[in-house]
Amino acid sequence: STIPAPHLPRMSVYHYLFPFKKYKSKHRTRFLYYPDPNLEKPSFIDGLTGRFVTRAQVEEQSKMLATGLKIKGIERTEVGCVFGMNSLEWINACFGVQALGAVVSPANYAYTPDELLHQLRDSTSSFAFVQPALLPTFLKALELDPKYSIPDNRIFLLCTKAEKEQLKEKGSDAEKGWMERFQCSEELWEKSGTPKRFQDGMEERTAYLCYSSGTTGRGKGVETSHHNVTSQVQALNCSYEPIKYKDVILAMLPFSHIYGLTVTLHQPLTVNGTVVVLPRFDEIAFLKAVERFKVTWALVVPPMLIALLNSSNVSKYDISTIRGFMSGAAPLSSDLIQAFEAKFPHIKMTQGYGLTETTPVSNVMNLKEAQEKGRNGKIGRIIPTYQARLVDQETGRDVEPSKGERGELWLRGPSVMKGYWRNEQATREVFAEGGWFKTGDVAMMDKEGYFSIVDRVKELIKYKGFQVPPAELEALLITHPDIADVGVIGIHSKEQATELPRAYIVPKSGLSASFTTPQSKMEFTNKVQEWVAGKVANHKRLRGGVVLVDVIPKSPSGKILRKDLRARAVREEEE
Ligand code: 4UV
Repeated sequence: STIPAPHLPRMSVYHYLFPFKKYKSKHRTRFLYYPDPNLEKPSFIDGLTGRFVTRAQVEEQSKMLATGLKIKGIERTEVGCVFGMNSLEWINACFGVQALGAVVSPANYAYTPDELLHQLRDSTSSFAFVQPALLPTFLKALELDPKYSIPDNRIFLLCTKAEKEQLKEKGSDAEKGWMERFQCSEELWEKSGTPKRFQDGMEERTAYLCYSSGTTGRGKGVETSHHNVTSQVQALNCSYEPIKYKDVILAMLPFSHIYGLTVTLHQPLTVNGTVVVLPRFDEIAFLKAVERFKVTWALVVPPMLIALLNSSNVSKYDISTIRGFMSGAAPLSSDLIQAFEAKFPHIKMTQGYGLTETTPVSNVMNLKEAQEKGRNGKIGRIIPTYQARLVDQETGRDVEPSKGERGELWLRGPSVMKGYWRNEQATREVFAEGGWFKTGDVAMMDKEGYFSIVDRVKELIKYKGFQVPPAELEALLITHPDIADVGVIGIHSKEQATELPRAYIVPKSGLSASFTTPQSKMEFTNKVQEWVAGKVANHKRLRGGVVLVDVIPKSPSGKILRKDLRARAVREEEE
């Protein structure tokens, strides 16, 4: 093939992103993608205000924060949780902790206190960065477990000094109190001294702990090493040509998810692109940012395409600078690609596939290939550094893709996670002999090596790219006083281009007798939906509905037969 093999540096994430002069001159030619940095060029722009940081500032501020953390007594062996929407302060916190050599555990800003506590405790976070608006959730999480705590002098606010001053003056009473109580990250910046260099040979240490449910159960910490990240970015730079020095990239996917973290936070820095940061996806904020900053490239999930397709505001803004979108994290259908390209002919679509456990990308369609006929809907070839197998789940043998056979996708390469954090059993379950990682997705490969994802064998629902572990919803629902048994699956919504979580519920005996009218039934299912909505993050709500049944289909060993529930959902759809 014409794709060059990437050089895989053995160094920390921080020193890879900001190589020191000696290393850079020695290995100049091996950093293929590293143009001379223009130190005045904005690296990250706040998409709402226009405030920006240059590459030199990102580096300097990260070092200053690392020094500040060190003075606070925070060590390399510790884990720090970053809890907030995308912002320049989020980036500073992330790279500050990286400069120190400690571990970043980014948490989803939509979490409820319960969900956040699970991650804080499980990741053994001993310090944290929190967006001021999320302090109620964060502090509530700490209150829930008297045995777990983070002292006030290790909780830092994700805001500037100026924003802090403003809250001190104009905020609510609670906010005024918090501004007295906590320091913001900028207040930690210390000019004196630079953090010690990360020693060679430490690249196998953990850099990030993102949370993923994997194939089953609750969220687990995915141990992503420094080498996992650097090798992934090097491989992306060989295969995924779109993001270049001149590009202005929109970062609206959460940095707390591996997709936003790797592809919008790390990769663009290595080509000195400019990244426009939005706290989250919002149609108008998106359109305004594209027009104002002349955005050329955006990373999306399929439901964002639906929002733009149906938007009546698109024509009011100049979005002609966009060359293309990369979509990932959920299936992108050829119908949607076609509809989108018909409405926006200047925006070329491409698709990637990956998992938190693979840092994340294993397959990506490059732009030119994506324009060729017949490639629509496919996830592309395997990228350099990755190896793939398609394995029959029953026999454990490799299938024959040339005969159109499908199999579970197994992956191997330097960007596959080290394992699940402090969870040997879960780690053992996803690795096969020879270091192959079992994705839980079923794929096919055509004669030219292009893959498509055709099914999912693991227990996972994806709502707009976000993970919804069915086992977590089931564990919650079974605690409801009126529910005897429950099974949760995802149903597909074509209109919204996403799956929606649906619960099949067996009401406690005697209760069914009270459902004398369709109305009383509906009142009950609505009540259950609301009850769940009050207890989980927004993306985990039962948007696919609640259906009352007599029994949940189970295997002899007691496992919920989700296949049967899915078949039932298809029948219900047809009726
Ligand atoms: O662990 P996770 O939440 O991870 C992701 C990562 C997706 C990325 C990241 C960077 C990219 O550049 C990119 O294109 C995609 O989502 O969930 C992993 C599961 O999500 C499903 C599949 O079931 C994975 O096991 N999934 C992810 N991408 C696709 C997908 C896709 N293109 N088509 C179908 N399913």
